[in-house]
Amino acid sequence: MSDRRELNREDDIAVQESKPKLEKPRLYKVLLLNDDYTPMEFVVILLERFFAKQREQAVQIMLHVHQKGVGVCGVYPRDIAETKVNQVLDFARDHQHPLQCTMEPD
Ligand code: TYC
Repeated sequence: MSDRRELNREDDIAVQESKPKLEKPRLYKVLLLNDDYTPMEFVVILLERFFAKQREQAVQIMLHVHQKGVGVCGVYPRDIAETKVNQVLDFARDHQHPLQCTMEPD
């Protein structure tokens, strides 16, 4: 074997570069939409119940949505965001409020 081969033994070793198997979970914003009929207090309760907000922050988010038309309730992996959207829509429907909620990639 030439000197060069002797000095470069690692050239003979096949290294399997494995791709990392776990992708970072993509995140989604859960959005609340304004309407003219859903009571403010109902929206605040919903933010406390399904998004674990303190009263003060729930009121802030509700007022933001009321004034701007749309606002973010939270950011979650897809399955969790889907569950939150469905919880909000079911809760609103059960109380016959027209509140709308959706999600979009963060
Ligand atoms: N605009 C509603 C009202 O004046 C309050 C409201 C806030 C409704 C946020 C929906 O996502 C909403 N009663």
